[in-house]
Amino acid sequence: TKNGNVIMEKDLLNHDDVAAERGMVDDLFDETYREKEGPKPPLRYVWRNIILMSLLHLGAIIGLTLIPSAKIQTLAWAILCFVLSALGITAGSHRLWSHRSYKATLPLRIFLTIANSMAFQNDIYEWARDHRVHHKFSETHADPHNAMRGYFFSHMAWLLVRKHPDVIEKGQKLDLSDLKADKVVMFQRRYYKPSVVLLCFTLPTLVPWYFWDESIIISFFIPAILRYTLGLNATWLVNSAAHMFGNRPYDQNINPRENPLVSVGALGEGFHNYHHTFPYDYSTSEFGWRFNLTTAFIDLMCLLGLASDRKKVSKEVILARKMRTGDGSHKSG
Ligand code: ST9
Ligand code: ZN
Ligand code: ZN
Repeated sequence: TKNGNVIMEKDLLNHDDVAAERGMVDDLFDETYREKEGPKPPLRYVWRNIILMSLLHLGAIIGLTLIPSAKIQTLAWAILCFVLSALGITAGSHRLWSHRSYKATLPLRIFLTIANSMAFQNDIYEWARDHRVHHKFSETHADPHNAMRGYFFSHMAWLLVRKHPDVIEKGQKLDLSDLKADKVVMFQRRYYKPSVVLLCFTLPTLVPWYFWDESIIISFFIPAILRYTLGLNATWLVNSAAHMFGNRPYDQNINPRENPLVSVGALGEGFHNYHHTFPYDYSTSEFGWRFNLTTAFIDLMCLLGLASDRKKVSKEVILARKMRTGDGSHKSG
């Protein structure tokens, strides 16, 4: 332990040590897994989702056209809602609950859960369950947003069809006991729908209307609908663009890539070659706060005593890994 951080060197540790440190290992890529042969099961469309997602994106376009008529406070509020809800995903369901890459006290977990409901990306339990299979069986049929099925599937279409049976079969074998033991996570799962109605749609709409007399139409279409849609697409770009465009300085044998543009929109989550190589690193990147508001946020929480035990991969291990499996791009960059 250095500076209160836990240094993880997976190359030097075995699974039991990682499990003892984080209470789980099921986000590590399973090299032994081979996909079943045979015909693909047919696509089963979920028309309710197709219709709702289409309406949501139409609503976002309406929101865009209303921007010139909005008050400046309303736009600032929309940005605040974007950042808060994004942190509920990045610092919350992703780095804390899916990967256990740091520890959070009860008040911080409550805050992140509220922010997470504002982001409306399924409850934390479901998000983390899908995300652990995404890492463990990455780019196979057991990966819910398998990028081998194309850009559009990995971006949003995976939410418009029934899951591949391998996702559910493999997902059922994951160790999710840490999530089941977290009362805050289970409370959110129980009251998920009302929490989303309140935090993702009602609160963002009422604040501008009540506090600075914004029109209710603008209050609904910009801080609620447009902000929500942008948050979804910023997240989905990690699954689509960051699995296709960018360098692979850490492991050229996997598809996830370093995509700084995606990182800007996703508050630091676009360094995806690094992240799939070292999923337990709390920063999801080698470079600290660079394009990485989430890391700055977690560091601030540690400073305030609300978080601890940040897992960080050491520079030596990163360099050794680059030399062993990287594409050589780190030398030019
Ligand atoms: C959304 C999520 O957008 C986005 C997640 C993106 C992840 C990104 C990762 C990238 C890295 C981090 C980047 C962060 C960047 C943030 C930037 C922010 C600016 N294991 O699902 P069901 C079982 S959500 C084990 O209905 P269907 C289970 O028993 C958007 N078991 O399957 C389950 O029942 P239960 C809003 C599993 O019927 C049962 O099967 N939400 C697993 O095939 C049925 O599950 C929507 O649009 C598993 N993995 O339906 C809703 N999975 O849950 C979309 C399932 O009770 N979802 N089981 O235990 C749906 O409507 C449906 O899930 C479906 C599939 C139609 C897609
Ligand atoms: Zn990924
Ligand atoms: Zn991850």
